[in-house]
Amino acid sequence: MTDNNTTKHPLTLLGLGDMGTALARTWLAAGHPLTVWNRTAAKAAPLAAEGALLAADPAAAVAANSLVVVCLLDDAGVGSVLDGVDLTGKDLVNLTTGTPAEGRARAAWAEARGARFVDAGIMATPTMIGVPEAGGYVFYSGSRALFDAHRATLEVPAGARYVGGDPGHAALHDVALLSAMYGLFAGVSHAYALIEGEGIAPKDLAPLLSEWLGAMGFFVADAAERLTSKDLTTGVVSNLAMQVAAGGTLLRTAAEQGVGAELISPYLDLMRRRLDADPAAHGGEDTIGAIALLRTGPPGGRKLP
Ligand code: FVH
Repeated sequence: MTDNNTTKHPLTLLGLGDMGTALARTWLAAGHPLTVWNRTAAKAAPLAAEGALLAADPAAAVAANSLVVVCLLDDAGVGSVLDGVDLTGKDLVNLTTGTPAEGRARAAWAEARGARFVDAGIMATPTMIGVPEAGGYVFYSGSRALFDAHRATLEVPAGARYVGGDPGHAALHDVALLSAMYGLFAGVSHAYALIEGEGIAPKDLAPLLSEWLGAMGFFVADAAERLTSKDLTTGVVSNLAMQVAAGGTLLRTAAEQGVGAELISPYLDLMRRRLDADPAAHGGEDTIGAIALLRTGPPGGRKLP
């Protein structure tokens, strides 16, 4: 069945945690017939008053509709909930956070059971679901046919961004963005720790931090350009040799302030290792060259000089 502008497509949702409940409420509010199931039945009961049909078990929930959405804590939960359930002819959308390998394995698992499959990575918190102005969205990858057929329904809770046929790529995009976010959180946490006890109010530092991080945002596109062209040196303003020297000042300041450097030292160490490997070759580079040292698996993935 294909979504269109006049039909509210019925669907099943397995998993009514914080995220699943937010999704359910949004689909119900938009008028989609919704069948739900949750391991802890008490979480499903309030949704009945909002129009949801409560299924007695996962098999009954899956049997109710061709479009089946799962939003559980982890991939192991998906396996245990759907194990033994007939998925023949179903369109399975997995909104459970997982790794790329888990997404690919789950796709093969679903397809072997006769289902079409897309994996997803949610770039939103539950409070952003059903609130378009909050800017949340979901990465999808896997069956293009499934995504196209159900795009309108999937876009009800949050924007939908399809990132290709590889079912691991939604998770990869999700984790790439979240990993960058934690780098940001780490740096901001270190900055607040440095000023603690100095009579500088965090609220006074906050706008300066925001402004500086915004100004440094150019790094995202600049690094992408260098990784694409493999040109690590043309137009570099703040080169690796200078940054390694400055890193020493950052570490000494942390020590002076009585602040542990564990949130910033891994990146500073990486830059130093890149420089020490060949100061003449790497000293004039942009810092993005240091990612050549990150790959810990079999060699061959990184092609930077
Ligand atoms: N909440 C958030 O901010 C983030 C935003 C980005 C995406 N994540 C991911 O979304 C998935 C669901 O997260 P959630 O917020 O709904 O998580 P919980 O509130 O902890 O609910 C977990 C649900 O999973 C059920 N469950 C867990 N293990 C099993 C199992 N073995 N068998 C059956 N169900 C299982 C749990 O059931 P119950 O405890 O209520 O019985 C909840 O329905 C997740 O991947 C996030 O990473 C959320």
